[in-house]
Amino acid sequence: MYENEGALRFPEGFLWGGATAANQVEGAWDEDGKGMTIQDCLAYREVGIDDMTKQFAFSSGDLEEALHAGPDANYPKRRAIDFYHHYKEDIKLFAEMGFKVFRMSVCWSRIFTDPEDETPNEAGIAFYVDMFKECRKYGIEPLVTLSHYDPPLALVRKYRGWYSREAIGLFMKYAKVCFERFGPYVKYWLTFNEVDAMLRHPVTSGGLIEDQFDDVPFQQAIYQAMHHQMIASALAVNMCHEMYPEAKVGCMMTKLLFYPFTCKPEDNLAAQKRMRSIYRYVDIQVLGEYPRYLLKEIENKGFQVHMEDGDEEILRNGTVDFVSFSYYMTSCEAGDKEGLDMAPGNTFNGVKNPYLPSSEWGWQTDPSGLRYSLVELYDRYRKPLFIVENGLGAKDVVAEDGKVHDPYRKEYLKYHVKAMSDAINEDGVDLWGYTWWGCIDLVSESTRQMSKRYGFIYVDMDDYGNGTFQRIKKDSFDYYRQVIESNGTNLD
Ligand code: BGP
Repeated sequence: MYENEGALRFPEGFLWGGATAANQVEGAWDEDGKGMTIQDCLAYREVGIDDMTKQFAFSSGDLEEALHAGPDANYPKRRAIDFYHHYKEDIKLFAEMGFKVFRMSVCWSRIFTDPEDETPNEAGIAFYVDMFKECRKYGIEPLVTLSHYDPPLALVRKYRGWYSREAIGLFMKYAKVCFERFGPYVKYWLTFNEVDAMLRHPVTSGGLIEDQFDDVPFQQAIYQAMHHQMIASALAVNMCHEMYPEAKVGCMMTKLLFYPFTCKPEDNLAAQKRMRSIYRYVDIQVLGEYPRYLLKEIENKGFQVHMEDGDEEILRNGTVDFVSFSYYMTSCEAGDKEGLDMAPGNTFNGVKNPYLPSSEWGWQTDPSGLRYSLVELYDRYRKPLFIVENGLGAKDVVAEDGKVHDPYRKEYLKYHVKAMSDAINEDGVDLWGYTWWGCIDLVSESTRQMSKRYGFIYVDMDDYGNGTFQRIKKDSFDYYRQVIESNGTNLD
């Protein structure tokens, strides 16, 4: 799949670990003063792998239904994997694998039951403080995302999510509490998960429900909401630096990669255009200003983004320390897609690449694309990089021997580690760490399935809420321990 060009080698202190997000693991959706988030309102739907748009469609009617749902209704994020009550056991397992870092997110609605509350919810704060202490006990560095796809429901209902500029002030109040109370335990922070994602799924990223926007074109509302997140992100970077000069704050992007389908010039142009759209907002977070091509895009669509005096300065002064990203798969782009096969991917469709294998969900596995992406990102930004999501969703089964045999996951990991090593040693990329996505099984973001499993640890729970939440180590558990123990040099 990918054979390394040079010897396998990783820098001393390379941060190996795993990643999760509050809404996909915690459960306990209404405990200890937690307010509702938009994720608590997403019902389970049976959807084919090539029809993601149905999954992301969400109306005010769906919201009403969620608010009146009875206890038997299937809202998978409400229970998730009950990490809220299992975190000690889970962190112990992470430590057993040798994790140096654990990426997780804080749920805003646990810290402020309602974002407009004047005082934070101490029970929510205590939960995270205890989790960080638990990590520290094992020498695990927490890497904390402030916002991972879970806008507070109160923000959605009262302000139409991030469309309103009010969201910035409310978010900063929340960020300040996080920095004040968690700062003593946390050195690495991310502001918004996959910051470019609002353009693909505005509900979970921005709390924007399309049918609530009859006064403004929905696309314009999305650009406006993106602007507010850019300002909030820059302000948060600055606030954190002022409070903790040693802390490192990064941005987080969806690292998609579209190869030209052929060497036809029009396929190359189409791929270039698609790739630029991937960088639109990360360019702002790293370089401190809107790129001209994004301003043109907004202008050419006939939209305006309202910016206030001082916004440009905020963006200039709030650039990030490092660039983090998710990477799962690649696909192609063509000038004319007529008649070409399409492949599903991480919340988008691309032209299918005939040279790549696919996962059970149609995502095309491509370790070389990881090396390509690392080089491309490093050349573009000259900032340290961090792979904060990479992994394989698969239908694991508990075998008759009570174990989970997942050679496919070991293989996926092995070849991506080889590609990383070459990016570092052959291409000169500065890479700080690697956190495998869903180091413990969790609820899928795009499909809301438990059966799309990423973990090294199996969780006994199905798509419909049946299960005991029991944790079982998969075969890949020992393999990842070996990878970490050898600092990425023993992959056999
Ligand atoms: C990323 C998200 C994660 C995660 C992952 C895998 O885009 O940041 O939250 O879920 O993709 O996607 P999925 O869960 O849809 O398989």
